[in-house]
Amino acid sequence: PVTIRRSDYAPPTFLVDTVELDFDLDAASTTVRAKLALRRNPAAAADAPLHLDGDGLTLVQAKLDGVVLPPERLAFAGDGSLTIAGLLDVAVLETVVRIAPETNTSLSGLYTSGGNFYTQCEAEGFRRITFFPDRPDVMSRYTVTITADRARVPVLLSNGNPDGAGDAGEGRHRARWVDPHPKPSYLFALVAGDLVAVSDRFTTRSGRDVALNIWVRRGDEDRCGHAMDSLKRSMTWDEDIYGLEYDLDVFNIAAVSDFNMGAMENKGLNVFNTKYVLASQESATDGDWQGIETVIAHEYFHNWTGNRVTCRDWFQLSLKEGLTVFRDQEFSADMGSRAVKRIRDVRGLRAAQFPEDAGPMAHPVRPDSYIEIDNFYTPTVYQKGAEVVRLIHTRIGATAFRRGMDLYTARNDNQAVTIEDFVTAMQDASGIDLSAFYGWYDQAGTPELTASDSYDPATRRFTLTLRQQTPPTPGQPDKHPVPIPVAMGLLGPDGAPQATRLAGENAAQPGTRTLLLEGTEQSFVFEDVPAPPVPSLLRGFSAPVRLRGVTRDRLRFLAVHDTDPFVRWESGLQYAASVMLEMVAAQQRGEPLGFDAALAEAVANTLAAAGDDPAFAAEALSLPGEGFLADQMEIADPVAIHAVRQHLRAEIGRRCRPALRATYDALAETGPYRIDGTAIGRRALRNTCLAYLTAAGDGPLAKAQFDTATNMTDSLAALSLLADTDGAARDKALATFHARWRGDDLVLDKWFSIQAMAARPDAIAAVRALYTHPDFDLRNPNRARSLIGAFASGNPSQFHDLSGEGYRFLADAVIALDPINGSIAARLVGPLGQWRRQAAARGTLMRRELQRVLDTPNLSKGTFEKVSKALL
Ligand code: HT7
Ligand code: ZN
Repeated sequence: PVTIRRSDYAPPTFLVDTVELDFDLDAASTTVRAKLALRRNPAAAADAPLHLDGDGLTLVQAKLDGVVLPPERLAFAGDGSLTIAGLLDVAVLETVVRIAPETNTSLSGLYTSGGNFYTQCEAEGFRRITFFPDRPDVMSRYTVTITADRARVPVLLSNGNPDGAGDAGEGRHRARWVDPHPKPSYLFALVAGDLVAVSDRFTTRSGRDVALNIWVRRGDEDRCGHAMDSLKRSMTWDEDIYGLEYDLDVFNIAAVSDFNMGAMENKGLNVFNTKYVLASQESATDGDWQGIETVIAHEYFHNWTGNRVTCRDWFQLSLKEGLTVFRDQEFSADMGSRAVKRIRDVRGLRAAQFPEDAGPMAHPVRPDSYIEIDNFYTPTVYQKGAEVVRLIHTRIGATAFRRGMDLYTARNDNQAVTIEDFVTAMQDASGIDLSAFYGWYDQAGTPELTASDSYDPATRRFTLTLRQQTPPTPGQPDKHPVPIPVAMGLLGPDGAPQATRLAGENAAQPGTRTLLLEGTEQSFVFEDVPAPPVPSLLRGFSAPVRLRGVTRDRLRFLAVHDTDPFVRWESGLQYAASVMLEMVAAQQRGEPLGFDAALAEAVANTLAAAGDDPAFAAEALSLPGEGFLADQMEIADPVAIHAVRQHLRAEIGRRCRPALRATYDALAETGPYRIDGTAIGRRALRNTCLAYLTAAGDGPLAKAQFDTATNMTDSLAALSLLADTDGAARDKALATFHARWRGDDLVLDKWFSIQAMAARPDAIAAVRALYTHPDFDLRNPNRARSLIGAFASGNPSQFHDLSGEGYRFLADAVIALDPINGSIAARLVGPLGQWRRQAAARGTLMRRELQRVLDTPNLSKGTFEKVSKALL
């Protein structure tokens, strides 16, 4: 496989001003006619040939300027692409190709799902539909005509605005769509089939009347309300916060159950995984409701950050993804609790991105090279990319950031640009030199920030010293310092917040201030500090770093006193993590685990104050996850970590039982089901209490909750606790759940996941049995993830069982899946790549399985890249 390098970028030889596409849809053999108006790119050599990407296409005919091209003019390459030399500067190319949507299991290009037709073109799927310069810097205006059987395929959708429909004879019909906005091929979409719409309208600030439609399979109409509300809220928010309006007469969303990712922002025709559209009280958890709001917003926000202003090449992916994640995070923060949203986002970043940055696939937010671009839709590009945008926001302030966004969209509208264009707009709007921030885009690895301080009572000076260091990552042995904004404050010995005055400043500032660490080490001197203070650092997680050097005493103090909710939560978490890591060491030595009474005290205090903000309390009560703890250890010990966490949960449950039970009872659902922040927070807190009580031996409580639950959040919380237990209640609950939900794929996914994540000694056997269950389908990405992904990523103590059977299962599944859907196989293989963080006995077994995957003939490029890099 070929490595593509960022430094090799060359502009396209030809631009395509307009594209006319004509689809004659048939599941077994679809004919695609394309007419491309070509123009030689002034930026390319005068005699350069036309390069057209193609993948798996059967060419029926190619005409240049009305003349059929003979075979000798067509130079096909091994990857399916086509080169044609000898073109004039302006030319019209017409091609006819055949494709077979029903045998397309990769879900890239045109494929069928449940008898309907869908496309997925990002990143390189358009070349599976027609010959085209399939790269984001070729932007064209599209006109699309679709013809299909009227009875079987009554709905025909594409990008842009509808432009007529009619009869095509012989039981077929036709529809035409015109997209007035130039777009790259990755934003092309076609959806056709037997679908029904849930419709609404939205009037933009400048008065455009937009028809909103969510297209689903018959029977799902009553589960689209939340998605539609989220869409309207997103449209309003983008107008209010960024002044960005929608720009077509129609906004269509189509939901499909076979989909590789969460959703896709195709211009005017978003395609969504059903998981991020469909929700009802009975079938969706609170997490599902929140996921829908986030993903709907994310795809909608792409209309400006991604579609109107797109990426020059795929190395710039974070230009649209990091920025759009930042925008969706801010939207969700505005819709609910900002503090809780930030805590959850940071949890997510540390669960997925930090380990990635410390593993074999570590790469910069703007990667330098790739073999398969699908492998770079990563937490680093998305979540760390969003953190880098947030760093810039913090550095220049909200007002300048908004001016920068205005400048960015105005300057680059309808263009394919680079990360430089974004940073330059922010720099020009703020007048602040941001050149050092490129370090965040181009350097992989998580910086470690160490804080130390001293207080001089004689001068009343407090000196805070910050130091940064980034560990090496593959291909980047030497790291440079990056600018780190550290939002902070000082607390007095009584816990009261203090105003701060840095040496050289005239007046003290109240509240939070932001220090900027620019070099490797820097000291900040605070004047007029009456007594030794406790610094509160990295408020709101102002930079994606690992903060070191805060003592346990200070963590306890900050967890109680700090004004910043993020630091209060973080300090509690880090305190618990530090205690738990010590317990892990004790467990490894075979010593008794003991118990730190401060943890029970913290739980009691949190429960006592929980009424003020139940959602925050639920976060504060959640112990550090097993993955988080493993990530703190040089060599992880998943089995010991699991034992310690279980022990601690049971111990806290026993010691705090009355308070936990009182909170659990007080939060019982009484009124009608609601999904606002307060109701969600109450359920989260109640289920956190249930988990502790169950760990302490109160088994019947989970059973009772399962039996009486009236919503999916409570039902699933109870079922997942029961799934960890032994006995008849467990089996009965799982059977009841399956019988009740076997017709609902999204809920059945949860049934698979819960069992895959049950930390029981028979987990691997259970997972293997589920793999052959009649409801398991390897071809459906949601189902594959719900079993294979949930086990390998969500059940560390069993996946890492010393028998190596967990690894063997994952490798078997990846080998079976790769020829069906290489993209999903490459994603699922990830956990095996973390072998360096495991003890030698496990590492050897993991490497053996990686090698077995690598030795498989005809491996996809994506899986090859993941596995070969993991073995380096
Ligand atoms: N921009 C979208 C990415 C995406 C994708 C990428 C590779 C293969 C399949 C895919 N489906 C969607 C989603 C987003 O970030 O908004
Ligand atoms: Zn996106």
